[in-house]
Formats: sequence, structure tokens, C-alpha cells
Amino acid sequence: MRIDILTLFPGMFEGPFSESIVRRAQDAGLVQVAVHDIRQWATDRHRVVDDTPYGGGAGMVLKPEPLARAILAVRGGGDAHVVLLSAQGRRFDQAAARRLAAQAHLVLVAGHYEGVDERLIGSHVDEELSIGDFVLTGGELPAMVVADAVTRLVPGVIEAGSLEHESHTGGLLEGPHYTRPVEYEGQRVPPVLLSGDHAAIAKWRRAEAIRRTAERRPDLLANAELAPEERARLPKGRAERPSVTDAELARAYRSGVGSYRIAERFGISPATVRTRLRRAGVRMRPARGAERGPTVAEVKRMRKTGMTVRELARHFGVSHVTILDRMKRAKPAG
Ligand code: 9D3
Repeated sequence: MRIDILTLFPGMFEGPFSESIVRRAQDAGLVQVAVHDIRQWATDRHRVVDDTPYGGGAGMVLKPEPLARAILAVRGGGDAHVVLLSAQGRRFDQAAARRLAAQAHLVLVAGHYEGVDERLIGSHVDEELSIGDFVLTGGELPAMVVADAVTRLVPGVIEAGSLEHESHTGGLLEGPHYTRPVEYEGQRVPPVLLSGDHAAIAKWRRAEAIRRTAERRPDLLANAELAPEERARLPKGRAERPSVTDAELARAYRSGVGSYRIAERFGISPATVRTRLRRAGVRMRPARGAERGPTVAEVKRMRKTGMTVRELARHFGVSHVTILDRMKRAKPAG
């Protein structure tokens, strides 16, 4: 992949591109990065590339002609994908990084003044990207951010395992990490990580990732790849997904979550949940509030065989509190 960067401050790129993964990728011949000073394409004696805005207002605007010449020059007749880093752009995210990584030739244009003449954008720019909702002084740092995020996705730049893990975590934050010592400032490493039980560790890490995402970035949950039973167990609050299949509802229900809770988490009515579960052939548990466990008569009959409360609880698959409740109701107060 080739990346050409157009800027008024080429010096800003020296440090980052000579120290980072981008440098390693260049050394390995996987990526070619070139930084160009837009002033090279100015034609007048003072190499002017900006001018005051029509209609008045603060700041300067990049003139269209020098920038157009710069873009055409670095494209060299080929069809590069031209990106303008701009606070007015669509938000750059991992999906955008993957899209850009599929291009053979990127041209990143970093503006540094109030903006770029709109006609240049219309004629020579394929898309405008912003790296987030905060105000920077120019597009240089965003261009470095984009180059970094895209470069690491080029095959061979980083270990394949890291990228695979990323796609595996399905849009969730990662959970906590620990290394030696096993106790630090009185805090111990979670015992499961020392257990050697790889299945238990994977399960714990998954649960921590979900917990942390729900706490810090609930907005990510809407598009995260969660199993139905995981989605149904999310803490309360937004994150419904527009469509859920009968099979997914059935999985959540069979995992032990109640139909009312499922209704809330998936953003549909309890009646719809019950209708669809029945349609999916799911055997419904008694609704909350309805009596669960053995009847008074059943407990009374088994009690006569001499079983203890503990044995009765195990026999009926309920808690000893439920057994005591039935026994109390068997002999009304008096
Ligand atoms: C009065 C409005 N201007 C603020 C002084 C608008 C403005 C112009 C130029 C705001 C920022 C900039 C410089 N920023 C970028 O070129 C930029 C940017 C950013 O500021 N935040 C996040 N992503 C990006 S990409 C390019």
C-alpha cells in the first residue's frame, strides 16, 4: 500500500513516522509513506496557498488550485482514494480503517486553517473524515492517526493473532489484564487466572469484557456481537437491537432469564416474547408470581416418609425455605 500525505507542516510527521509501527512497515516494504509540503505546488513568488474567506469571517481558507495540483501530482495518473481530514467529516472508526486498508493508494490531505475551498473538495476529494468530537488545530495529527490505524491492518504488519483476537471480541472493550507479582499493594490477581482452567478463564474474560463495556461504553452494546443469553443478561439500560429472531429469544429464555426481562432487554413487549417463544416450541416456565415448586399436599406426603427438610429440598429441586413454607401451610396457625 502507498500513502501520500499532503500538509503545510511536513516536519510534524517526522517523529511519529520514524519511531512507530509505520516505520517498521515501511522498512519491511509493506507500506510506502511519503509526506509532501503543499507549498511545493504554489506558483507565485511567496508560495501562497491560502486566502481570506469570501463573505468574511475569521481565519484563512486553503485555495483550490495548489491543492488540486498537489493531489494530481501524487496520484501520478493512477486512481488513488483521496481523504480530507476535516472536523466536518464523518467519524473515522475501525470499519473506516478496514475500508481504507483495502485501497492500494491513499492520499491523506491535512488542512490546517479554517478550512479548504469547497469546490476543491467536490472535485478532488473522495471522503472527509474526522477522528472525533474535539477541536484540534489541524488535520496533521488526524492524518497520523489514520495512517497508523490503516497501516497495522495491512497484511504482515502485525501478528495475525492480534487481528484475529480483535475480530473475536466482536465490538466489546477488553477486560482487565494482570501480570506478576500475584499480589501488588494488597491486591491479588483474580484466582481464576491462576487456575490453569482455560475454559473457565475464557468465560471469565468474556464476562469481564461485557461488564466493562456495559459500564463504560454502553453505546457499543447495540452493535456488539453478543449471544442471545449474553444480551438478555445485560444490566438495565438502552442497547436494544432492532431485530431478534425467535431462536435467539428461545436461547435467552432457556438460559434461565425470565420473559419480562427478555422483553425489556430486546426492546419488545412481554406478550410478544411469550407468543414468539410458544411459536418457537419453547416450554414456558410458570410466570413470576405464580407458585413454583411442590404443592403443600406433595410436601406433606413425602414428609411422611421421614425425609428431612434438606432431603425434601433436594428432592423437589427447591430451597429449604420453600419446603418450610409448605410445611407451615400444612398445619395452619393455632
Ligand atoms: C470556528 C470553527 N473552527 C474552530 C476554530 C473550525 C475548525 C477549523 C479547523 C476546527 C478545527 C480545525 C482543525 N481540525 C481539523 O482540521 C481536524 C479535526 C479536528 O479538529 N477534530 C477531529 N478530527 C479532525 S480531522 C481534521
